[in-house]
Amino acid sequence: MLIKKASDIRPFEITSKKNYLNRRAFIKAGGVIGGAALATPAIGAIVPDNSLSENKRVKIPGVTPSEFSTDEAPNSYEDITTYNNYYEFGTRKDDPYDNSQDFDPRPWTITVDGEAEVTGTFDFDDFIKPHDVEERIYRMRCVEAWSMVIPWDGISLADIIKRFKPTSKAKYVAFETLYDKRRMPGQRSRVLDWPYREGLTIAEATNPLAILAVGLYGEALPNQNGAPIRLITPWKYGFKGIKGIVKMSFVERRPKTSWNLSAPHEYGFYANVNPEVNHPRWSQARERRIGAGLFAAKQPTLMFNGYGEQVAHLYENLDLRRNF
Ligand SMILES: Nc1nc2c(c(=O)[nH]1)N[C@H]1C(S)=C(S)[C@@H](COP(=O)(O)O)O[C@H]1N2
Ligand SMILES: [Mo]
Repeated sequence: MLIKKASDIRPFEITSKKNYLNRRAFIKAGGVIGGAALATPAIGAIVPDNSLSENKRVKIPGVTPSEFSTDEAPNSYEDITTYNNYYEFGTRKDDPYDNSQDFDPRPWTITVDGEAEVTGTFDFDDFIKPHDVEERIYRMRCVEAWSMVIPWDGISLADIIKRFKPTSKAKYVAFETLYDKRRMPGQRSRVLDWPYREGLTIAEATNPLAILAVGLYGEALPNQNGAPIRLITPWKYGFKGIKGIVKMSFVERRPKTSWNLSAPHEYGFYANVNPEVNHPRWSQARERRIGAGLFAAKQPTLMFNGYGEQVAHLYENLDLRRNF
């Protein structure tokens, strides 16, 4: 359902000022992050509950550096956690920080359904618990497609998907954000058709760059960044990174996605970063890194946000002008 005319939306609010990726490098440094200092996690909890901590900043123990990280300098914790898009908490960039502090991301469950052998509703702690040695919480510092470099901590979405044994009918994975007007005051406004929805093809979802983030800078995810769990797809525009995920569905047909529903001519299903396809109302060829200052030079936007080596093959037979 279209609730707001495309022309009413301030698209600069939702799309990216695009980005630039230096070069990816194996981050060899790093290793185990210290134990939870501020709150005692429940036995077996991998990511401590930040709502138990006075200042909501709790360390995630045992984060492993990812081989897919960029070596670009990350934005500051302050930039990353005070300049956000999360319409469930308001449409201004400072609203998510201002309005999500009392949000309690526990208890939290994630329902997995659809075309898969294993389905059900899982408590967050069980959902993110590693099921074999390959499954770890990795630190992947990536260039966010709205011009920040963020050291996300998360689990490979491919590893998670493997557990549920999708059937051959599963062509897409669809995600949904929590829908609870009491806890998410922005949902009292009809600025979007709630719940927020996103989706990926199975091939995209199982690409090693796709992660479900549970933290950043080695600490449990702040509410404004999508606590307790959100999607990161570094080669796509920011709006694909759905926050506060409560549902993951394996489906045969392309799922509806929030921004495409809201403004179909402006936001497509794929949303790959592509300097050659302009937004109908502005160029996406150049971008200015957030935090670099208004006078910093704009940088050329790179195809797939610089991650072409990892993802270009996914789109070999697709006309990316039509499939934007
Ligand atoms: N549920 C939900 N997820 C969302 C959004 C939203 O409004 N609601 N905004 C998206 C947009 S437009 C962007 S740019 C990123 C911003 O992520 P960040 O604030 O952590 O940088 O979140 C995405 N995920
Ligand atoms: Mo965005």
